[in-house]
Amino acid sequence: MTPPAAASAAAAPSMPAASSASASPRAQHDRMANAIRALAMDAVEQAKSGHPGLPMGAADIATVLFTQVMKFDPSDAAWPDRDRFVLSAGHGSMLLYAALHLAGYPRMTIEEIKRFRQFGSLTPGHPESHLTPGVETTTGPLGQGLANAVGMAIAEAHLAAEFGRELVDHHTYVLASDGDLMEGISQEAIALAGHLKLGKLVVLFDDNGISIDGPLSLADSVDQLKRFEAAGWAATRVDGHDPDAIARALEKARTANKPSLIACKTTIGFGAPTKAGSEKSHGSPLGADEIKGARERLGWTSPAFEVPADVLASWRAAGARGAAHHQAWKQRLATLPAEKRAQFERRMSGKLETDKLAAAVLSLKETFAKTPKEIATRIASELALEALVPAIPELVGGSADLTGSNNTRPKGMSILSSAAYGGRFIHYGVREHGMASAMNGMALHGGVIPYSGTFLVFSDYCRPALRLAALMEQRVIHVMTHDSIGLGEDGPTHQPVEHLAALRAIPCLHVYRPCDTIETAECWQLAIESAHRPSVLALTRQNLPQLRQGVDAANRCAAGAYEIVPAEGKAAVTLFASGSEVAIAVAARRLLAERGVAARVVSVPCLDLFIAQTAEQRRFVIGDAPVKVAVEAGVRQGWDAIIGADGAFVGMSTFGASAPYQELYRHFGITPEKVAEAALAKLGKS
Ligand SMILES: Cc1ncc(C[n+]2csc(CCOP(=O)(O)OP(=O)(O)O)c2C)c(N)n1
Repeated sequence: MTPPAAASAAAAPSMPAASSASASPRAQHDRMANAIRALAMDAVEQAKSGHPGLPMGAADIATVLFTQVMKFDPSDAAWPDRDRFVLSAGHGSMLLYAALHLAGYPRMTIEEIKRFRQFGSLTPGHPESHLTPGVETTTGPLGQGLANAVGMAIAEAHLAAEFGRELVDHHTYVLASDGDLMEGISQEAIALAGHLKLGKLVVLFDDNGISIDGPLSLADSVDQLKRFEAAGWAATRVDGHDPDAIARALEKARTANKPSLIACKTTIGFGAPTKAGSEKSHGSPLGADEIKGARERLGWTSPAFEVPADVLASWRAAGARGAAHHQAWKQRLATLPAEKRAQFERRMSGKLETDKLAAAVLSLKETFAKTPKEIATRIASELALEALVPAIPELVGGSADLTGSNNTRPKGMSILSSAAYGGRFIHYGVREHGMASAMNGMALHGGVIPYSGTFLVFSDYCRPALRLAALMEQRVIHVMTHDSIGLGEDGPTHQPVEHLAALRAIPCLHVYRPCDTIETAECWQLAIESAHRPSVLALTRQNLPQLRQGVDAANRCAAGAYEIVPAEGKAAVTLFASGSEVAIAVAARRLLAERGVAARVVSVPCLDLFIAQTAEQRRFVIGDAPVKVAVEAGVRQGWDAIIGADGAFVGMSTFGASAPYQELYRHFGITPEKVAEAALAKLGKS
């Protein structure tokens, strides 16, 4: 066996010899890895943009992983018990596309590789899980993939505890770059993984010492092995161009009882004669001369986009290894008791037991109708969860160290820990970003519906993960309490003002802001039923009256907005409000009535859903009252879609303040009197 090529960041590495059909295992490996390198540099060249450096540098790692270690079946990219591979450094997307093509994923044809970065291809600039079979998560924003992988490993451990190792027994592998490890989210992710002792999580660190600005030493001097070890990981370093060393380290990592880091010393742009080991190979086409030189150094004689038959055959044979595992798994599944099997299949498909959900929500609404409650919507949410958690076994909850404030752990919900992965409530610690990103990984893994808790103001701390959940169309549910100045004394640092608008700006994300117990139950139902989008439930700290009376069989919140109190007679004014301000609007309606002005009140629990209604439905709800006033203890942005530029808005235009909440509402003018005044002013009656 050829000794491992010495990797050096400074110099172009020594190259393995070109091989023949009777090649040694090492030479065979080199040719297989060079196939990735060639496809990557050629695809980037053709696209005139992209990142050849990482795929060329990490080709040996990917080759060992895909051809010797990982369990997958290209004919069924969604096989539940496949190993997951997460390319956290999404800019190196050609590494993944090349591996998927070579391993035989049927849709990842050479034509798709040639269409790298072109509109409508399966090979976008950064991997997108909802587009490309075999891509487990959408990566590009550095650090996210690593944290997603932690969530995947949590889901694996949880489902294994629930359904048994004969059905759920796979690893999660991550390829992470310097950039991934510099991002703050990586600390949250590795700390959580270490704490939960996620032994089936393995991170391969592409330790090439180079980032965009140049050598890593410009900006970073962290000892990553020590950092991971301090977080409870096993950590080791190998030569990332030595396939045997990589394979040995992976073998050890696979059986560890804690997560493992394998720092693989690599040379970015491995093979490129002048650009290897330099940031010049990171993110732009190498150029014709450099590619020619790389071909010579790598001993790669095939033209662009051609893979020698023997190399492709070796890859395809490796890609076919998983089929037998898959078959054996199917047989194990088939021999399970029918009910367990059906549950597992249902859970993995993401289908709900809708009758159970509907029954739980209806019984909640009946209870609330019978004994109306003046409680905060965060408490109403806890009551909802008391019914929903037992009815929907796929719900896995949590909080970022605000369990008692977010009310996300209903009575009797057991804790998921390293000693009990079957628990259903995760203490994420003060790690909003890591939590939200891990939840994305859990949802992507399938079999669970993650929900969490934090304060609405800290949505800023996890916004990148919320955005990716929306982009990936994943069902994750964020309970975000303390949703306005109504939280009172904690003051402006904790009082969201722009957050509702900022969250509503994220496409595909639904922001719910229920006004009472019944709306809270309905919004929970809508969030759980939204199989392909994330939801935020913005809930109050302060008590609210129950405005909805009686039991509506239908979910009135589903339209996003509806008339909650009609006008007496022909309405001159419509008052629109969400959450805690609906009660203020209802009180304002009474004041207007005293002045002889008929007003109706429209509750808007989900502006996003309302805007998505047909124009006719919207016109019907908005109505034709000449004066429109919107009330929300946040900024105006977004509300003009209902009230128009001429409508009156009662809300916030500055930060809040620290004081009892009733005083704040008075100070900032969000009161029935001010709402009535705004309407009267528009009517010329002030
Ligand atoms: C959150 C985030 N910030 C910035 C970037 C832009 N970016 C892409 S790659 C990269 C760093 C490249 O260094 P490294 O991660 O070591 O990758 P390599 O150069 O080894 O390919 C940066 C800053 C990004 N993708 N995500």
